Amino acid sequence: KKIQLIHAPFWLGGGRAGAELGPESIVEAGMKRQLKHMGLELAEEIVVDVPRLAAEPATAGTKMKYLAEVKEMAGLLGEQVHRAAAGGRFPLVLGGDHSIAIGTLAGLTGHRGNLGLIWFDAHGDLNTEETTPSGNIHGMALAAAIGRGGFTLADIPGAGPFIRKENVVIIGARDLDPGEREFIRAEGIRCFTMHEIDRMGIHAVMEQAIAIAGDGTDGVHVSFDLDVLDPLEACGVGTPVPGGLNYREAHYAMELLAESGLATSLELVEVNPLLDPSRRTSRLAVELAASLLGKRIL
Ligand code: DIR
Ligand code: MN
Ligand code: MN
Ligand code: MN
Repeated sequence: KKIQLIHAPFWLGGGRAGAELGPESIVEAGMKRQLKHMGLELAEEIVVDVPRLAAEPATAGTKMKYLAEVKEMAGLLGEQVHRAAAGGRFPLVLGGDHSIAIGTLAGLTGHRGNLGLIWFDAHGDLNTEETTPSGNIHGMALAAAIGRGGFTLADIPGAGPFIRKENVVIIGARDLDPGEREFIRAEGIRCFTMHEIDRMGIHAVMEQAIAIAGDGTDGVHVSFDLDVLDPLEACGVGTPVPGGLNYREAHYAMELLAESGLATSLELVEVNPLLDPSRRTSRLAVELAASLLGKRIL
């Protein structure tokens, strides 16, 4: 398959500058070299011209910060992702804070009507304007994707149907806000927290996750927030939370996804090189993408 690298250098959804440097940092860490080395074909890389500056976080009448900029970003990114998917290429989107998932998913759902979604994250990203403790839209991206709250995928031109919550899986959560916890319980969202990973092991968790996301769907998007990893492995993220996936658990999860052949797109988000002068987090992003795209040890 041909890989379409798409840069989404956007930070306004996380409210912390530096995430816009993620895509470049990941490429500098060797993403293209690695993929070519694996024999994968690369389409010409696309840099989406997303808003990079905003004087005021406030859009009148909402608690959601930089809402206008997020909408603009999502429309532009969605267009590129849709075009890549429709052209038969594998979209590999580099963030950027996690709000870029709204753009990625607008594009993907515009092409596929019945997408499954695996969301690796320390957080739930299921807040709404009512439940958000921060106003940061990166904490609302999954909610938007499934149609929860006042701002959703439906507000992005070109987006298709919402992701069905029956085909959504969260993996690695350990920092959920009260409104998210309530929603997950009430709606029966499948959420494998770190507690479940400790109990069941990453192998069993991934088997179930693959079954849920793949059940009757016509594609599966993997949205990978690097903060799902333990900060000891990946310190270059905006909102680190102790007690995350270790190096091999993360790779093994990607390797099982590769074996399943299920993933039709991937995004790597929340890499902030300003917080990681060693660039270790960017290198990890490269390695994890390689594992998901079929790199094997033997
Ligand atoms: C928090 C942080 N739950 C919020 N979310 C993050 O602001 O809504 N998601 N960092 O990745
Ligand atoms: Mn996230
Ligand atoms: Mn189409
Ligand atoms: Mn997160």
